[in-house]
Amino acid sequence: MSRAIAAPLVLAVAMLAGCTSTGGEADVTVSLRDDAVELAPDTIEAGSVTFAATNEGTVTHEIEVFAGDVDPSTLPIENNVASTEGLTLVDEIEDITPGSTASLTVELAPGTYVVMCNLPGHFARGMVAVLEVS
Ligand SMILES: [Cu+2]
Repeated sequence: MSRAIAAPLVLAVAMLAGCTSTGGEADVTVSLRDDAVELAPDTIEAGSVTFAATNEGTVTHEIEVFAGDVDPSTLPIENNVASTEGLTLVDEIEDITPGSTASLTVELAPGTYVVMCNLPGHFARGMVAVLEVS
């Protein structure tokens, strides 16, 4: 295989692995508020899913996408953050400043996913939502 063919392939794989660019088509719009995470929609078909997360709060937030059929209200809080034992991190975007939007594209298999901001104190204030993938 020539380099001319290989280079675009590498680029495509890097983009699939996740990006933090703005713009593009969002499959799930994520509203990050200081006391909530809202997903629209909160059910979606399996495959490549692009999240566009907008920080509508007053402080910096993050978005973490975990796989795992866990009721978030049962997650213990230790040292001010949620214990994510039993959950598998799919991908995340850190340091989303107020007013900014970051996007993330991941491959999701059918199942239940937990989307949260786990900066100290934020989960306990309600920054978590559940995404069902069918
Ligand atoms: Cu937060």
